[in-house]
This record gives sequence, C-alpha cells and structure tokens, in this order.
Amino acid sequence: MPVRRLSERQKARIQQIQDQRRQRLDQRALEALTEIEVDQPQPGLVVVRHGADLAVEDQEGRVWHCLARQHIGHPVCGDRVVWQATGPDRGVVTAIQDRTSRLARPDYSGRTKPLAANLTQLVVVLAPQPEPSTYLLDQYLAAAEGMGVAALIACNKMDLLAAPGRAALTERLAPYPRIGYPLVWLSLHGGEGLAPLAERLAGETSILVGQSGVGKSSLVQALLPDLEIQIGRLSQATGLGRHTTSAASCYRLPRGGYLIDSPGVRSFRLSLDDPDDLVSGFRDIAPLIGHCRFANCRHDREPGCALKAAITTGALHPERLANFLHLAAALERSGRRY
Ligand SMILES: Nc1nc2c(ncn2[C@@H]2O[C@H](COP(=O)(O)OP(=O)(O)O)[C@@H](O)[C@H]2O)c(=O)[nH]1
Ligand SMILES: [Mg+2]
Ligand SMILES: [Zn+2]
Repeated sequence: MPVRRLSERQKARIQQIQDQRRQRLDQRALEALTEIEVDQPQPGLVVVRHGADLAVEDQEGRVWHCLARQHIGHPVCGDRVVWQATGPDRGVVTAIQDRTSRLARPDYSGRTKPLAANLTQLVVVLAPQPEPSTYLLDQYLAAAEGMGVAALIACNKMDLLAAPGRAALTERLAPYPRIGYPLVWLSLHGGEGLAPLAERLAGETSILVGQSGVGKSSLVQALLPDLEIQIGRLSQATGLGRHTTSAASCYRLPRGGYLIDSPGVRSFRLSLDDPDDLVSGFRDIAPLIGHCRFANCRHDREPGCALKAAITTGALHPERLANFLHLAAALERSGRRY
C-alpha cells in the first residue's frame, strides 16, 4: 500500500472532520437509545463493519443493523460486543468485550488500525503458481505468532504439478510441519483436500492470506457454498446494499466457526513494530537466541553460534535462518535491533 505523506495541517483537518463525524454519530446513537423503549443488553458478534455501520449477529443468528456508542472505541469484524435493540432490526452497541487477538494494519498516518478481532487461525495459501516465497510465508507465520493465533499452510492448485514437481514442493515445504505448522494439499480443480481443510476450519475463526493469484477467492467460494446468500443477508442488514463486499465480513462456515474475508485482510503483511516480535515470530529460532558464544553474534561466521549449530544437526532449516536474518537486517536498517 502506498504511504501518502500528509502535512500536519492536512492531518489536523482530517482529525477535525473525524471528530465532528464521531460526535454526530454518537448523537444519533444516543437518540436511538433514548427515543425508544430500550431492550435488555445482550451479547452479539460483529459480522460486518462498514464505516460506522455494523451488522451484529445475535445469539439466535439474527443480524441487526447497529451503530456504536463512540466512547467505546471502534468495533471491528469479529468483535464480541454488548448491544441493545432500539427497533425491529436496529440496535446500539454499548461495549466491546476484550479481544483475544487482533489483526491490525497501519493507516495513512502510520497508526495501526484493527481490521479484525478474535481470530483463532491464520491460513496461509500458497500455490505452485505464482512461485511460492518462503520469505513471505515466514512473515505471515511470524505475524500469526505475534497475534497468538494458530497458523495453517494450504498449498493449492496441486493439479498443476506432475509427480516430480509435487515431490520437489513437498521437500521444500517439509520444514514447516516439522516445526508444528500443519500443511494441507489442495486442488480446487479436482476437489483434492477440501474436506481435510474444512475439518481444520470447523469451530475456528480463520482468515485466508497469501499472494494474489494463489486461489483465495476461489477457496472462499468453495468453502462457503451459500456465500451469495450470506452476502445478501449481511448487506441487507447494514442497509448498504451489495457494495459491502469490500468490507471485512465474518461468514458462517457450514460445519461451525467463521471465515473472515475482505480484500484488505487478505493482503495484510507483517509489520515489525516491535523488534521482539521478530524473534518470537520464529518458533524454531526463539529458543536458540541467547545461546551463542558471543552475545553480539550475527549468526554468520562466528564460532559457537547456536543457530549455525542447529542447522548442522538439522533442527533448523537454512532457508528459515536466511529469511530471519533478512528480516533482522531490514529491522536494523530502520534503526532497531532485535
Ligand atoms: N489449476 C488450478 N487453478 C486454480 C485453482 N484454484 C484457483 N485457481 C485459479 O487461479 C486463479 C486465481 O484464483 P483467485 O481465487 O482469484 O486467487 P486470489 O487472487 O488468491 O483470490 C483463477 O483463475 C482460478 O480459477 C486450482 O486448484 N487449480
Ligand atoms: Mg482474490
Ligand atoms: Zn549466533
């Protein structure tokens, strides 16, 4: 995403417009609460957020068009909230419950903005085409570690590979299951692997991430046979029509659990705000840090390097170390050290 540089004046102006908008919205929410006989507070799940408009699912699975009280912060897709009905299909969100995880992305001003909450699983989608990049894969996995959610690798379009190509890719990705990341092989053209993937998604709140062209949109379609119906239901609830498909949406999976989908979420990348996140993002490297002979070891040619030793024993894959060092170098160029 290109970073637009705004002058202080422009930023102040944007802030002022946003504050005014917030006040107006809070007024609307307050009016809604006072005008009508207010119902009991009840728990709900934010299934779509489009600007200030929220679609909140109640415990019976009904979807309500809600606004949020402004002082509570910004509810996002996946948030568990407390809300009150104010009309036949309208309500006001009065509290956001603590998030177990949050997926965030920096906005125009560099402040991170949450995109989705309470995910339990990140699904990294790869394919033989476009050429898989373990550098990108390792960043997604580090992001999952940073959020404290499980990660799963789904390798799609396997129908494109004959036996030798398949063996080569299996070999290349072999380090991942070894360090505890499950791997599923898929072909949407041919149906291979969809059932095992659906099994791993059941009961979880997952998102799909990965390079453009690996088949994420196709996978969403395959996993959600009633996608059109769900989109219709959610866009009707927010009163915004079908252009809400650009908003992050939380779809119900047929076997329970949710799939959060939006173009913004799919293209999310690791941002290394905190250098500690780099080390803790590599579960195979983290336990080795601090065990080199020299405290300032660069894990390059130094004697007594614990990381190099782990490569010799096969406990650490050289490509993982190379990707780690690459990210560490990028971090250092920005003036920080892990
Ligand atoms: N051969 C093959 N093509 C696939 C498979 N899954 C998706 N595609 C194709 O890959 C292209 C990109 O898919 P898309 O879902 O748009 O990828 P996205 O950019 O990750 O959302 C489309 O032309 C799909 O039809 C598959 O399993 N095998
Ligand atoms: Mg797509
Ligand atoms: Zn070292």
